[in-house]
Amino acid sequence: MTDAAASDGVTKEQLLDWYRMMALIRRVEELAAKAYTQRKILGFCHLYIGQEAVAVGASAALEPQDTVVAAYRDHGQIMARGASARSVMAELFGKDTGITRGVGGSMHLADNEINFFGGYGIVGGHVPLAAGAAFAARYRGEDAVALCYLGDGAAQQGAFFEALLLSQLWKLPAVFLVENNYYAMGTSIERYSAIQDMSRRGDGVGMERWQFQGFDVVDVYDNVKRAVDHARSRKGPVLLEAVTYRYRGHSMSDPAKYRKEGELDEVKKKDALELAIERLKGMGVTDDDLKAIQQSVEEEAQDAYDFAESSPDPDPADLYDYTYAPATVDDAAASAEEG
Ligand SMILES: Cc1ncc(C[n+]2csc(CCOP(=O)(O)OP(=O)(O)O)c2C)c(N)n1
Ligand SMILES: [Mg+2]
Repeated sequence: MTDAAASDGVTKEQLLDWYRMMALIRRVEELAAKAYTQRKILGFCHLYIGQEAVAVGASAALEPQDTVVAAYRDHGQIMARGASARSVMAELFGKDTGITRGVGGSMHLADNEINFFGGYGIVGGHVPLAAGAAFAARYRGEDAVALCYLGDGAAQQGAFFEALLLSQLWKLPAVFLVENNYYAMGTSIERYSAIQDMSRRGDGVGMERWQFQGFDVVDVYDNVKRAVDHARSRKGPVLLEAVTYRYRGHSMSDPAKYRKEGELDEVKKKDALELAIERLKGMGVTDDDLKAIQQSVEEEAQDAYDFAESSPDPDPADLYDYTYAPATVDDAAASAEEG
């Protein structure tokens, strides 16, 4: 049971916003799954259903100038940071109206306007980029914290450890947030790691670290806010682990047959949307209020789907844009003239 009184400091309006965003992420993901089975979305597609509270609580703890780096399970993370459902869905469809004009796709969502620097498919490879963003902020004297989402599997990678080492040495303003959903593809955590609380990886470098449950959006917000405040006040980076779970397989091509019987049903008892509803009801929100939100979420998600479907494909002539930098200063000037 969630104690509504524990949400001290979080207003009903905030929690309504967070609930709406979690519900929107889930609905967008469900429609993405539908589009995938109809071959309207091709390639890789990793859904975030079950983990919504992590991205929504964490994003609420950030300031606009803060930067975010993510892995490939990024649809919900970029929406929680402010990207529209339309721009994300259109990107999944590979359309010109997508957030990276259809050339990045599911795993490479990014938008400089909201300081969301991607979306990366190499497991653990993005963690040093977050350290780099934190270093840049420190070097330029900017008041920005870098938040890095990573999976439990990524916390086994060398690049992750190297990023921790330098971040702690230089006391960079970074928060590394491991979303421990218990699986790296089809391999469960007890089969690949001797310890299961990935925040303990921080002990080896002397980094502030702790683990928390990632199902209740208010708990996530409280924990990430504490970590972000720590990093912002120049006390150094923090390694967090949010215990969470993905309801679907690793990607759309994984039927997830490797789970223990009953495991999914058990974890659904802590469903993020249900926990938020319980809290909201404790704050006086009625069933009718909730129905109105669910209806508007349904409309927004369906609108995103229709928008994606009816949007134009990218122009093949633009295929190499954003891929290769101009080779010389002269080339750069020429391509700028061409527009
Ligand atoms: C360096 C590297 N090795 C292997 C892979 C294949 N691979 C893709 S996702 C994945 C599992 C990662 O699991 P985790 O970090 O827990 O993230 P989750 O999918 O659970 O969000 C693996 C091994 C890869 N993309 N990159
Ligand atoms: Mg995982």
